[in-house]
Amino acid sequence: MQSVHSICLMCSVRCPIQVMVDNDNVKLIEGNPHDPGIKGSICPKGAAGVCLLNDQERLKKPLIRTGPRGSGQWREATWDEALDYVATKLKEIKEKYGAHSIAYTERSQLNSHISKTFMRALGSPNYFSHDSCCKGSLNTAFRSLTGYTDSSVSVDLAKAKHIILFGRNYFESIELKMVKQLTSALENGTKLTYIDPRVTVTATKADKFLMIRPGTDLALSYALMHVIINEELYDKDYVKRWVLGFEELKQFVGKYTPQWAEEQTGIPAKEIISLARQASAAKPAVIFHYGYRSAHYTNEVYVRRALIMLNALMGSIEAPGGIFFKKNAKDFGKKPLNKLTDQQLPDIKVPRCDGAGTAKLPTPDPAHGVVQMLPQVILSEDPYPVKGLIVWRHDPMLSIPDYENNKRAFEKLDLLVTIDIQFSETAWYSDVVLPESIYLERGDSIQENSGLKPSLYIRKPAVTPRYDTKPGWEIIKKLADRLDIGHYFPYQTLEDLWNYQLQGTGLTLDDFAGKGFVTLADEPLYWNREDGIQFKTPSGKIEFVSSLLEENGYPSFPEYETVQPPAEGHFRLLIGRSIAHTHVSTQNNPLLNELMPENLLWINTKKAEKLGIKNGQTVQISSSRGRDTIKAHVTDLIHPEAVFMVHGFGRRVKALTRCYNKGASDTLLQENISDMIGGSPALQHVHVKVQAI
Ligand SMILES: Nc1nc2c(c(=O)[nH]1)N[C@H]1C(S)=C(S)[C@@H](COP(=O)(O)OP(=O)(O)OC[C@H]3O[C@@H](n4cnc5c(=O)[nH]c(N)nc54)[C@H](O)[C@@H]3O)O[C@H]1N2
Ligand SMILES: Nc1nc2c(c(=O)[nH]1)N[C@H]1C(S)=C(S)[C@@H](COP(=O)(O)OP(=O)(O)OC[C@H]3O[C@@H](n4cnc5c(=O)[nH]c(N)nc54)[C@H](O)[C@@H]3O)O[C@H]1N2
Ligand code: SF4
Ligand SMILES: [Mo]
Repeated sequence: MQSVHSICLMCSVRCPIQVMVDNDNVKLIEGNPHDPGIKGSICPKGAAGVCLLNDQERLKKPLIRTGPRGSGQWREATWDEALDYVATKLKEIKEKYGAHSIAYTERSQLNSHISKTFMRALGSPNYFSHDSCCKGSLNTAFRSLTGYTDSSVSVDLAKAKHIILFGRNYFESIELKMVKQLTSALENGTKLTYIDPRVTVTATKADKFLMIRPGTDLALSYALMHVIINEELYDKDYVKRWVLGFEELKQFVGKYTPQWAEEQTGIPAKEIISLARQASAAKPAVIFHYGYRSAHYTNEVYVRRALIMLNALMGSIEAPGGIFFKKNAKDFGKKPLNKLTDQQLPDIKVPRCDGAGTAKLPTPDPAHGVVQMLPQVILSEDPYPVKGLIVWRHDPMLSIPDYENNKRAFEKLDLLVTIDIQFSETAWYSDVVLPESIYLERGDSIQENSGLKPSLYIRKPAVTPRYDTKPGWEIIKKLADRLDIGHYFPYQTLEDLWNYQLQGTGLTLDDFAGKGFVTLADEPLYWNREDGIQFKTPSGKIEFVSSLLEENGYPSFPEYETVQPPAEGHFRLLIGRSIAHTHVSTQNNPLLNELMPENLLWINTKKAEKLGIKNGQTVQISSSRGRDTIKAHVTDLIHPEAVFMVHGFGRRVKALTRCYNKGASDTLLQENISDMIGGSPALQHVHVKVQAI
């Protein structure tokens, strides 16, 4: 038995793993025992990677569509044939409409520097990532307050004395390293307050659970700020040194009393006062967690801003046990990895088709784009036609709300190409499907892991590919060669790519042998809270009054708008993750499918009784966008205004036989409505009707 150190890709958290290999077969996947954060542990999805390898329902060969879109009629092709076909079509689109009529979307990944280079070299501004649909509004909130994106920030759970989670469901929507930190913090006496309209697994581990009316977190945050400022519970020195706009906030929250918030949120005023006092007693080692998925409501950017501002009031930004800025190689005087995007690339003058970074959508991050705008852009051809779409490791058909609308849009494309490992819903509607080797069969670009102690990790192939598949970095390179932009990709092999990245860093591939990673620092680095925090805002401070927002005509503190309860027989549709599945990736995995074969609709006991719905009964769920059926899970553990389902089910692709038609699809029911300031879709804006059938 041989052990290979690599990086998991059963979800995008990228835990370091140790793959046990015998005779070119994977016997076991464990956490990398050398990694100080993971210490050998693995989650159920990570362990289930074993049965992805030999899965007969994976994509096995390049495919070219022969029947109507979505009919499942394909012919197998050689790689040369499939890539020639794609290149010819791309050239045609470029000639007829211009390069900007080609868009590209992916789940942000280790090879994103390759994707971005491909688009720049091609001459199109329309590179998208999934980011807006996950945490775009959090990104904008952080930039508006600190000048940094959310991906430059993390939380020091291990040293915190009190952690307050607003629906950050750590124990089901997991990041393994953070779960380990949180578990040990709780064992050491850290207080946990959990706020959700639903009793999650994380709620069961909390010292205090507060069931909040869905969509009212901003009211709660305003009232917490009110108490903290009124009772002078904030860190005065820190606020004086680092905060711009404290007096304006003080004025603003004056009217948002705990009594007022009780009416909005359903959380008793005395609980709000007590939370503000308890949190302040722990400062600065206190975390008001700013959340992970931040694609819930149309006021999302302000919810996230309020949560980050609470941390600033606690003085916990850049304090041990608080929020910290991730440090990278440069902060330790070392050269970072080279990226293909460091090259001199063509300048692109045409604006993005979604309007990100232009007067249309000035505040969302143009580096990621606002991918949920794509269907509308394709359908309306405004500001210009988008005719070609390349999709890599992303399923926009299911990950952008309003499935039927997405389908209509994708049907209008001249070319849809998907690089995936299995039939995603987008692949099913594509013209060409290019099968990627799975993470156990391939290597990828080296990972730069920033943090208090930055490090580098490497994904290495553990076994040889089972089918006629290729790694994505090779697919893009081969496509680039056919489009005469191959010279921007100066590698032939995986080793070439790694060596390109490592050039000038003083490190070699040998440094990764043994453990699978390289640590770039011995001690954690915090900036000095008195004078050393390097905020990147124009003022160099935490901008409560935000130049990013105000300069674009948006208020820094919007008045609270009351959330109206749904009509009789209707509910707000909440969504989330389960420990057993990754978004839309794992529902067909034999092991994980057995663990959780379908999703259920959580509905409050009293409401269910009124509608004549019994536990386990199949119900119809409908919205303005579509309808589906699902089994009811009748429970006291959810707020009566809401129903809840796990995302990723209700699949329509027949080729995935294990998950085909099991449970219901949230995407089918959701409206494509966004927080236009933050950039995220309001995935939980929709009200649904639930009926016994
Ligand atoms: N309706 C709705 N939309 C949502 C959400 C929701 O809850 N509901 N959640 C949002 C959030 S938080 C996120 S992060 C996004 C996630 O959105 P996506 O990124 O679309 O979802 P994933 O399930 O991570 O993966 C997408 C595709 O990657 C493929 N894949 C997995 N491994 C590989 C690989 O090694 N190579 C290749 N080429 N493909 C691979 C999978 O088969 C799958 O088809 O969705 C967002 N959109
Ligand atoms: N097992 C597993 N783990 C994952 C992932 C996965 O697919 N599977 N994906 C990863 C990714 S990309 C992401 S973005 C994260 C998501 O991590 P989280 O953001 O923690 O998780 P979600 O499951 O999207 O939503 C969490 C909770 O929000 C609650 N909620 C809904 N509405 C409200 C509200 O109005 N107020 C409050 N306070 N709570 C509300 C829901 O009931 C749900 O329990 O998980 C990551 N970890
Ligand atoms: S959380 Fe689980 S599935 Fe995700 S990377 Fe880590 S081990 Fe893999
Ligand atoms: Mo996400």
